Amino acid sequence: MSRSFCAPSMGTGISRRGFLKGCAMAAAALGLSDELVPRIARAAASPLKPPVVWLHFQECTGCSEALLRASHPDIGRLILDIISLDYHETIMAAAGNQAEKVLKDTISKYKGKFICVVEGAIPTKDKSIYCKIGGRTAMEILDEVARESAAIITIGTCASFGGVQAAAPNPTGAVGVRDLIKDRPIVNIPGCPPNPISFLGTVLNFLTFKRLPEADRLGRPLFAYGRRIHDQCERRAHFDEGRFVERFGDEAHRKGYCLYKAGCKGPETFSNCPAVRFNDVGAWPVGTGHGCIGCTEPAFWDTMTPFYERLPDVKIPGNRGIVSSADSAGKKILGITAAAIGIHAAVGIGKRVIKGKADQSD
Ligand code: FSX
Ligand code: SF4
Ligand code: F3S
Repeated sequence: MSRSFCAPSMGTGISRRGFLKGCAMAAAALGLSDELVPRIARAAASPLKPPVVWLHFQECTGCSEALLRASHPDIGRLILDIISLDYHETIMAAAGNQAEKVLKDTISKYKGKFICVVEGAIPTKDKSIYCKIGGRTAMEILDEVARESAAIITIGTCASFGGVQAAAPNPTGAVGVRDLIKDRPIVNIPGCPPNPISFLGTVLNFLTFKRLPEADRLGRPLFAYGRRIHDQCERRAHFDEGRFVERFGDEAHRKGYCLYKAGCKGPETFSNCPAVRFNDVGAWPVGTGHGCIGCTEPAFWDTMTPFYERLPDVKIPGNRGIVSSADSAGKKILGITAAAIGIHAAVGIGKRVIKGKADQSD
């Protein structure tokens, strides 16, 4: 017998099967055992849905699009069913003064209880005049809404770290939410756009355990951003054996070899893309033949570009843990342990981020 769960705010519906499937996918993404699925489902099905105010600033709306237009409709519907989406400029019916009133009423009615989701960067230059909604600047709106919220979830690299708007020379002084809001719990879900499963897992974690998930130093939940792309990649065996794509369309590309020499930034990028993938076709950038461009990392438009040039000096582990460079794989033994790849990548990204910041301040 089927039972449906409906979101009163948006009028969406989802079958019980789809509902449980979504909870099971989120539990798997969270790294939780199957035994916790009923507990997650109970929390998700609670009639007390957390009110959500979803703000939009400098962005392309790709984050909302990825979530709502996913070819895996259950995920988008499930998210809309477990929250009460009271304010979202792109999809709400209200407009103008009516929309402004909804925002004001929601934050005063649910003071200290609602989740604030932020999509897009916040311009700080020239008193934030480069993004205004209803006559108020992005900084004013964020400050007012964040102050009254229970917790903040940033969706996308723009809201997390500034994104493309913050790319050098960052003409509007764009920043991420954590640069401005210091006194609220904040979790970052970066990606340009991010995977809806990472957002869903974060919301379900909040509903089930009454707290935001454990995060890394960049505020990213460890369940989704705790591992390097390179360490989960299906092409990793080709990297380890020194088999590389030299040019898009060459024989090695057709055979599915490693994209490191074609610019893949997987060795310096942390995300669950290879494991969770996108939509129901199981696609992800590297799986379709394009290198990872590092879209979950801060300042990736500065530090990961040019996108088609390879990262310098990533070492390739060979037999018995001996490593060599991409050019000399199988020929020259450098006598460095396989662990060096992790150290190198960590140091490398640090240097590149610092360089990106220095370039911006020039
Ligand atoms: Fe930014 Fe979201 Fe990139 Fe776009 O709206 S993370 S530009 S894909 O989608 O904010
Ligand atoms: Fe995969 Fe890119 Fe690493 Fe190659 S360099 S194994 S394509 S993540
Ligand atoms: Fe982004 Fe790389 Fe994943 S480009 S979507 S972090 S594979």
